Formats: sequence, C-alpha cells, structure tokens
Amino acid sequence: MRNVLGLATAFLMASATAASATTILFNDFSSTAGLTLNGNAATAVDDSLRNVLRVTPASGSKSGSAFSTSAVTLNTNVSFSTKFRFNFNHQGNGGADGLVFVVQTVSNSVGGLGGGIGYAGLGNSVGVEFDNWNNGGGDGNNDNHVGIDINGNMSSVARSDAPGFTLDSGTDLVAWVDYNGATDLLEVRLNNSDTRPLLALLSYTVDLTTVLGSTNAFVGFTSGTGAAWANHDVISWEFRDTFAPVDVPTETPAPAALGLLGVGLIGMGLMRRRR
Ligand SMILES: [Ca+2]
Ligand SMILES: [Ca+2]
Ligand SMILES: [Ca+2]
Ligand SMILES: [Ca+2]
Repeated sequence: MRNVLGLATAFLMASATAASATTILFNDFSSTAGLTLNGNAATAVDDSLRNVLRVTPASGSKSGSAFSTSAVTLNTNVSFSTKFRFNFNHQGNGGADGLVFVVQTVSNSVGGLGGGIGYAGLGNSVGVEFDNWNNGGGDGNNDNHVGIDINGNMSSVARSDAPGFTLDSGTDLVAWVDYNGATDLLEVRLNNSDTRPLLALLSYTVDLTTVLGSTNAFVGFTSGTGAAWANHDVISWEFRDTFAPVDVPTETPAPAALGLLGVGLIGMGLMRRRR
C-alpha cells in the first residue's frame, strides 16, 4: 500500500519538476565566473591537463572555499539537486582532510581548516563531507567516510564508513546530493562513473527550511588540510534549484506508465472497498 502511494507520488513529482532549472553548470573550471573563491581556493590544471577547481592545494594547514557569488533562490521547500565530479590527489602524510559540498545562507566565506574541512562553524548550513582523515570519535575512527553535517558541526548526523570507494585513490569520484523539501529527505550517492546509483549511500530526514532559515542560499564547496594534505579538486559541477536529480529522466511519463499508475490507484481503491 505504502509502496503504491510512494510510486504515485514519485510520478506526480517527476512531472511537477520537469521544468526545473539548472542554475549552476561548470563542465570544467576554465572560468569561475559566478563563483567567489576564498582562502586558498584557486583554479589549477591537474595531471590530466584539466582545468579544475582546487579548493585546497596539496600543502599543509590550508583552507579554502568556493561559493556562488550571488545567493541562489531555492523554492519554498528549499529543495535542490546537485552532481559533481571530484578527485583527491598528490597526498602528503596520508592525505587530508577532505571536501564538503555546502548549502548555507549566512555568508560567502570559509570555515575552520584541518579537520574542520573549511566547513566547521558555518551556521545555517548543511554539508556533505567526503572525509579522508580520521580525527577520532566524531569521524567514527575512520579515515575514509562520507557524512552529512548540519550547522558547521563536524559530528556527522549521518555517516557511511564504507562508501565503497577509496577517497585517496587519486581517481575521479562522482557524487549526487538531492534534497526533497516536500518529504524532507536528503540523499547522497557516490560512484566512480556517471551512472547514478539506484540506492542512496546516505539518507537523512531533516527539515532544511528550519535549518537554513532562508530560501536564499550560497552553494559551493569547502576544504581543509592540516598536518597531512592533498589536492582537493572539483572537476565539474551542476546544481539545480529544485528537486530534480541529475541523470534521472524527467520526461512526462509515457502512456504505458500512466496506465500502470492508473491500475495501481484502482487497486488501492479496491483494497479500500474490501475493508
Ligand atoms: Ca587519508
Ligand atoms: Ca576527518
Ligand atoms: Ca568526518
Ligand atoms: Ca520541508
């Protein structure tokens, strides 16, 4: 019963969000127009001669961030969808401290370095961290994890200690982060290709309308290094200001699919009548 309802909701939402807008798209970072780079963030050419956004360089005790210069206006539910490709490389002393995708409403700034990953202390925010250094209990004593952080607090509210990929491998990884403000569900996906996994690596229910306190958000990335370091590179990035997951077709359902939906709804009606 619940599944049928969920399916119906999914179909309705797919058609409702068909007109969603891509508000930010960087196929590379040969230009960073529209972004403000803070701290040690800079553009760079990586070993594959790609123009990347190097949020922190492979050097000790750095912090950096890159945020949309203008606030992005999210819908009233503050839903959003994003996808980005990233690469950690040229590790020193084991590679640290990671990269955080951040939606925040306070300022266009950078937070604490080292284990703060440039995110610590950023209030009215949500962060998805890709953490390649074990800072102890708050990291689950794990140096290769993905977490969801709220309001600049590095103790993740949700964490995967087995993300399926080694962050410090030096190969490209691809992340999808989707927030559906109607259901309050935040989901994170990770892969080493552009194929969007069916199942989320991390899911967390949170009312971001309350957390953010505004529909105007600065979106971007933070990073930090400490006694260990790496290049924390973003290779490409797409951000949408509605719930419209990248790499999921958003066309109107085909007649066959609508037919199935109808059967499902009729089925539900029959079940109700039987009671
Ligand atoms: Ca590491
Ligand atoms: Ca850490
Ligand atoms: Ca962590
Ligand atoms: Ca909501």
